Amino acid sequence: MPKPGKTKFQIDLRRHLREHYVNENLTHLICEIAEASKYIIHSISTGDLGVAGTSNLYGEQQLELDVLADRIMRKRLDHSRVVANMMSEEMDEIIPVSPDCDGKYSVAFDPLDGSSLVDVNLAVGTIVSIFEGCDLLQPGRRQVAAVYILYGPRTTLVYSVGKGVHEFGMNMLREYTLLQENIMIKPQGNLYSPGGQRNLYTPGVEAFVTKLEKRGVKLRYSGGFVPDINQILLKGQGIFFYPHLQNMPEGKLRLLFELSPMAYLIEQAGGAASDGRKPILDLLPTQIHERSPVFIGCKKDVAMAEEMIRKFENDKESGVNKNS
Ligand code: AFP
Repeated sequence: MPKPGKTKFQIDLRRHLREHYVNENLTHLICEIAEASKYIIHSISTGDLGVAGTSNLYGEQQLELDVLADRIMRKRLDHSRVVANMMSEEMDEIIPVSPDCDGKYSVAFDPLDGSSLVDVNLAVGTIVSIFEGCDLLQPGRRQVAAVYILYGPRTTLVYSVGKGVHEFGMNMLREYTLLQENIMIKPQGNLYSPGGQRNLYTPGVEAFVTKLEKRGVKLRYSGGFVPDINQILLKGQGIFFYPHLQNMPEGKLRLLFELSPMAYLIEQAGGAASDGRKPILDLLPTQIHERSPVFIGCKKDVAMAEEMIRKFENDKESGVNKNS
């Protein structure tokens, strides 16, 4: 709880990190990420929505905003003095910043996830995954922090350093002040966010969705991973999934930049995140741009997805992570 004499709304991000005894370098890093988001918001509201004329490793056309947001975040991290290596979803390879690993962090980030939604004025976000030292190719369970910033009707920042999940809102002065602490998710929910084409679902996933629909669960899907996960966190219930599809056994979402940080936050909030067979946080990425199927949210709903996949599919169909 906030200290006496201070209402929680006056506690800014740096104070909150200090009050949770987060070490100075990690506090500085998370605050630098928050600072970068202020320039990203500016680029969203004023930037050119055009195409940058370049494409990322996935062959996806990069929008001006993708490139701009990536540049803003990289510059901030580069000058932070606490980053050893960094990796962006928009780049092809790891960017070394400092050969010295001690007291430093390695950062994987998606600078503007869902950027294609900006030109239809839907919410988008920045997702950041933080490891201690120089190695980024580690299971997500070894993260020391995860952060996302949601650029929606309000700009909010959610972080965890393994001591609960906390939400901050950006005020008129562009400072992040505490909105709520220790967010928790119920064991079962009444909303679902189904990614991918339904006609390409495998038998286990189809059976899972049918069970949800028979329970009267409501469909809520924006096409943006950050707002869709944020909805589950703040409503305290729900499940998002972008499953293995008949034509995409690995699913669509990226393990390092999207799934590991969100799985860290959701598990910290008492939820679960699975690739359909095992926890996302236990997957060992073998290459930077690895994708994975994902079922993330209320524990019981994630368990039900795994049960349906076990019952109706074998490993071949379920896109099980070959390296796990
Ligand atoms: P982009 O960052 O390429 O726009 O993709 C966003 C995303 O990875 C994630 O934010 C959404 O959950 C997912 O794609 C939506 O995918 P569909 O458009 O296939 O539903």
